[in-house]
Amino acid sequence: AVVERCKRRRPGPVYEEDQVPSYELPDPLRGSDGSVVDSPQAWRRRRQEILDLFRTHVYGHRPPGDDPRTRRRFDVVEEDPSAMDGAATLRRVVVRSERADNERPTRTHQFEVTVFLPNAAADPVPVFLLLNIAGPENTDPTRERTSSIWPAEEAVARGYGIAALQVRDLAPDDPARFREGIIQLVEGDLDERPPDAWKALAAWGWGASRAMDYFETDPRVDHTKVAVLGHSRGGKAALWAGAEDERFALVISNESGCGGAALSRRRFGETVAAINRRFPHWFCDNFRRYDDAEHALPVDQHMLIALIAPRAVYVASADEDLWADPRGEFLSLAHASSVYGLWGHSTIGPDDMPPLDTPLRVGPRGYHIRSGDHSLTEVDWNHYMDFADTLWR
Ligand code: GTR
Repeated sequence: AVVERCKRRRPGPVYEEDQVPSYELPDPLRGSDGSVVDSPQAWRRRRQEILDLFRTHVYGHRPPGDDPRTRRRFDVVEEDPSAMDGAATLRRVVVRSERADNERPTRTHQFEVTVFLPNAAADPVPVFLLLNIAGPENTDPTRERTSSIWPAEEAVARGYGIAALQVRDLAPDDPARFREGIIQLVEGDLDERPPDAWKALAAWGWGASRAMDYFETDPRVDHTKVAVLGHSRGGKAALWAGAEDERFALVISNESGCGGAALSRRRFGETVAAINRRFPHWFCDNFRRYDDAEHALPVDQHMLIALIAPRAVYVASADEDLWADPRGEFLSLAHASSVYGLWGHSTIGPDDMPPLDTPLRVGPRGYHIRSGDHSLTEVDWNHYMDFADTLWR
């Protein structure tokens, strides 16, 4: 009875379209000084402004990858040219960072990137990089265990390279321990962190950029065709990685929901307050200011999609995954259209949401809503690879 009474006091999540509050989205093309962006050149300045707003209010500021106080090395700790019965070359690459500040003991950090490259390819190949949020068994380099989350054999058969990192190696997915990775390497044991300091999502995306640093050194990888991809919390990190690092040619969000592709102002399913309460280690502290005050955000998530423009982006939803707000995920893509329009790409309108299991492709943008629940499946991957085929082949 006590539980019942507590429950009733806090209104439950919104799962009905007619309960979505009315809202007005910030215009990605209108600068803070009132100027209107009308060209790709003018967008550069507005883009920087939006990026800084997301850093300050949502994801926090991450450090540059080339800080002179940090030495970085890529060590190929295993190379198997006859992996997958000869179809692929396996490379396990350890990204090692060593930080030497004056007066402080040297700190080290390392994480692994697993890469399979198709042996049949004569030219450098495009690569899909998964930010793996689940256990490392999903991306098993021995291939004793396989998973639909990372269909390495299928990717290789289609001529793609496929790679993965474990997000927990960059920042444990734990409010008490998230600093025990790359954040500690950079900051040491700072007690007071500023309210716009980076946390786990930004740290995971930072790792994607270091994987990209490696791809740039691997002659068998076409680093101009790297897709960064994640599911759910990994999808949030992938979108932010693609915003922070313009070297990613394609960004794929699988059911990333609140703080990912879904518009915050809709308050459908998971809200800003709900996500900050359960996951205080994902976004910077400033994001809490918008708990139950989404209207005050200087950005919304359509502007995160816009930061990827004019590069390729694919957003995917699942119809039973209401917590992630499928329609809100689609609308972010649609409302980024004005920015894609600067390069002459057609508009995706709010009414263009495609039927179930029918991918939509408009220029460099893709979307599907799969029937089923919150997961990353073979069906999703097939749509991503089909989309990449149309972009790159
Ligand atoms: C949920 C969380 C979502 C999403 C999901 C996941 O509990 O509320 O934002 O990130 O976890 O990562 O599977």
